[in-house]
Amino acid sequence: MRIDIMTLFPEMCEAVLSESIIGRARQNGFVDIRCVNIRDFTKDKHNRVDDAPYGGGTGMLMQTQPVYDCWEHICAELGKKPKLIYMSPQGQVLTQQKVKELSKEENLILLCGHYEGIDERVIEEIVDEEISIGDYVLTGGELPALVLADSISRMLPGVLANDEAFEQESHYSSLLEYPQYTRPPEWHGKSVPEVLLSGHHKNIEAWRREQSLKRTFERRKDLLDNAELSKSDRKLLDSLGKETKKY
Ligand code: 4GX
Repeated sequence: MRIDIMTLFPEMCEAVLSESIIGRARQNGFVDIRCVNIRDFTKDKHNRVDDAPYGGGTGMLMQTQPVYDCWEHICAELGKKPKLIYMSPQGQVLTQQKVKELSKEENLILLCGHYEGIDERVIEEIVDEEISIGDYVLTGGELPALVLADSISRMLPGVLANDEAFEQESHYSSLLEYPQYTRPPEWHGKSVPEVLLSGHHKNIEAWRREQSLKRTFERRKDLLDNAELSKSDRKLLDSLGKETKKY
């Protein structure tokens, strides 16, 4: 898969995408992510890419010309017009379901807005979908684009080791993770739960499932609506509280 990120801060994106798992995945050719500088396409003699909004008001807007020309350049290079996603608080809030769906595309373009956003006309002309990473306000679309690129990349074959890939199933099944421990067995007077040292795999599995269910029940009841629950899961949830019949 190839992802082109249209941004005014390509170095910021490049820095994040060069490290850790995504950095390794890019080097090994499992994902191709390019950071394209919108400012390279300005025709303004002072390299400006923003201007004041018509009608007045605070802040500046990104202008149509550099954004559009940048997009045309990417599409010409690819010989096609991939789905273009604009990172914006006005978009649908990102979910793992959406991540999974987008990871099936051969190409994607992510557009990062800055200032007060982008002239609506170019959005109408090139944007296929607007996505928000959550109901809070950031200073630009770069962090959202990086969040999206990261979450998509880890779904691609080869990006994660096989056992890590298995774990990604966990958010589909909509339960929170169980707590985990490593050496030493005792720290600050706290012991690792006995069952994890027992070597009894059936019991360990049951304990972890129970912890996942408890945590989800206590912290994110909303997730239980979409969870796949067995008879014994429901029995455990029943014993946890009043909301019994709901799940
Ligand atoms: N999830 N931001 C985009 C510029 C902007 C301003 C107004 C459209 C309209 C965000 C988020 C987010 C801040 C990125 C404002 N764009 N993006 N930027 N939350 O807060 O995606």
